[in-house]
Amino acid sequence: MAIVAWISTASVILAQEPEVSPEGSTVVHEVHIPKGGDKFNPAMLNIKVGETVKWINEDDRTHVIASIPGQGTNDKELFVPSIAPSKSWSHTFKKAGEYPYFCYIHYVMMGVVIVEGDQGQSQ
Ligand SMILES: [Cu+2]
Repeated sequence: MAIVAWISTASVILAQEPEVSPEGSTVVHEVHIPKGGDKFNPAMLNIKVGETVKWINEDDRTHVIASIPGQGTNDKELFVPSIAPSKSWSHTFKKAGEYPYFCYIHYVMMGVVIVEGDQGQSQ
C-alpha cells in the first residue's frame, strides 16, 4: 500500500516538472556534448547561484567531467565518474565563482561555468 502511494506520487512529480533537478533548482542550463565534436557547447556558460547545469552526452563515447586541478573557485566542485552515451548529469552551483572544467579522458575538451551571485546568496 505504501509502495503504491509512493510510486504514484513520484510519477505525478516526474510528469509535471521534468526539468527540476534532484536538488530542487528550478533553472536548468544545458551543456551539450555533440557527437564527435570533442567539445562542450556552450563552452562558456553564465548562470546564477542556485541554478543547475545539465551536461548531455550526445556523443557515442563516454565522457568524464572534472574540475581542472588548481584552477577556479573550487577545484573539487565537479567530478562525475562517467557520462555514458545518451546519458546526462546535473549539478547545482550554490556558490558564486568560476568553475573551469575539462573531460578527464579527452583533455582538449574544456569549458567553464561562471556563477554570479543573486538575491544576496553569494559569498
Ligand atoms: Cu571526453
